[in-house]
Amino acid sequence: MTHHIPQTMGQQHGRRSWAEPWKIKMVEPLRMITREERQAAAEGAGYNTFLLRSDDVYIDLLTDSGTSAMSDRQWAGMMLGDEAYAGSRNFYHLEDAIQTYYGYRHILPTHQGRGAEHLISRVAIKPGQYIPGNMYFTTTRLHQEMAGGIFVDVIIDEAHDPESLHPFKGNIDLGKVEDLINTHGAAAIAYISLAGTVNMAGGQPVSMANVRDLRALCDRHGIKLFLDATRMVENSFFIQEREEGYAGKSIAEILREFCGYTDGAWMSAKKDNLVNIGGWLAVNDWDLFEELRNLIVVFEGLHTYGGAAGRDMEAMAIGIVESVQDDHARSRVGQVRYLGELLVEWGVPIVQPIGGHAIFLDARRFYSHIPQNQFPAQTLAAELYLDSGIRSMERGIASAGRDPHTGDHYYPKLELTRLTIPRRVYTQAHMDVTAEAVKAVYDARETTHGLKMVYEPKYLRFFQARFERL
Ligand code: P71
Repeated sequence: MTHHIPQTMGQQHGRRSWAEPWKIKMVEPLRMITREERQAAAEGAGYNTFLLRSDDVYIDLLTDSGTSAMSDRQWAGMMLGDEAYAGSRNFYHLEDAIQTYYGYRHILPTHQGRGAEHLISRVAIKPGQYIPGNMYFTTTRLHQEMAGGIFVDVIIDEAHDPESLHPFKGNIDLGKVEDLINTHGAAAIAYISLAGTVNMAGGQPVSMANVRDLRALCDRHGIKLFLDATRMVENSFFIQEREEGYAGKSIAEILREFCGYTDGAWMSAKKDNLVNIGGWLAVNDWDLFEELRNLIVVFEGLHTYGGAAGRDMEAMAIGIVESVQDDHARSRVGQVRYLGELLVEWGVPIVQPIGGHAIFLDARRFYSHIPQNQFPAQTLAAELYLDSGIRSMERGIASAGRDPHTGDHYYPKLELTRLTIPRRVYTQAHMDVTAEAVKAVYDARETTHGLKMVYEPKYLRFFQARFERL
């Protein structure tokens, strides 16, 4: 693949700018409510940002999942939906886009990422097997556990240290994988679960060298390597920027090379692929594909639509092509960085280096007087909402859940509040408003108290848990 890499004006002139490679054609009004109304809304939501109505939110940084703005091309593609039950034209466009840019042979559309996680976990895990991975993700680990697997975190130690400046904090520690193999034997490993720009670590990338070494390790032991490709485009941007030998390669080339070291991938297309709903599963091995293709009709839908409408598959196919453009990736990460650099300048503790899709406030350092079982990151999310109507997401002890064997809370090292930036949605001025709100909450930190959990659901408790102020 030879690509002409378009240089932004900033790159052409050696200036700092990273301006968006698009202009705005349609706008959606935002709603602002008063402090009193926000107080009532927060109480009504049990201080859980997942339970707020979006009408009560001013700037919504809950997630970058399904919240991106589609392009005029994608919207035009929606009108070309072929809603045939079987063999939709749009499926073949999607298949072609995934084969071209991710390089996998066989693909299945799913309703979203966890649909794909469910299928691969059921087929590739035997009860009692281990799944080493570079830090857990909530839905990924839950599906692995529900299939009878045991997730083992094998990310490098630096990933658990919000102050470590390691350039590839998403890397797997090969020594930890070897230890696991030595203790239990290769047959006890279902597969290695590798994620691009590790979400819970702060959007931290994996290097090409690491995936190459992992491939060699897997070949030595006959173990499969599967990729969570959800934010792999953003990971490719960091490789281009930081890894020796990749500065002259396009995002598309880097993505394709990286995926080429893996045996398959699951995808939440709601992130990198720039759609509001959708996902896919892709593998190279035919026998594995046959099993997955059979199972998908039970849980998602026929194998040429999974859980998606024809129009959604078309938007995904177009979104994939748009997402791998170098100027897109650069401005996407550039906007996240703009917000992060402001906060660093103002002395607010955040996870560094700044990641790909979000700024992660380090609630442990932010509220050093609030113990972890009083939910510092949840508290910070509530305070940000009360200050300015900004919605963020807890990624700490509430998200970590409980150990299924002991029933005790998991106490994760990272206690973070995530300000997640949707793609192509907010402006630099919105980032300024956000930074000012964080600063105000930081300045008031010493008089802030923690929370107690008063309602706790069994699965993925953070979604529906309720809290009261202490
Ligand atoms: C995010 C989400 C959406 C989410 C999921 C669970 C709790 C809160 C928010 C979803 C991911 C993801 C990775 C790396 C798989 C999924 C599941 N992330 N892998 O970050 O980040 O995909 O949501 O399409 O089912 O807000 P899905």
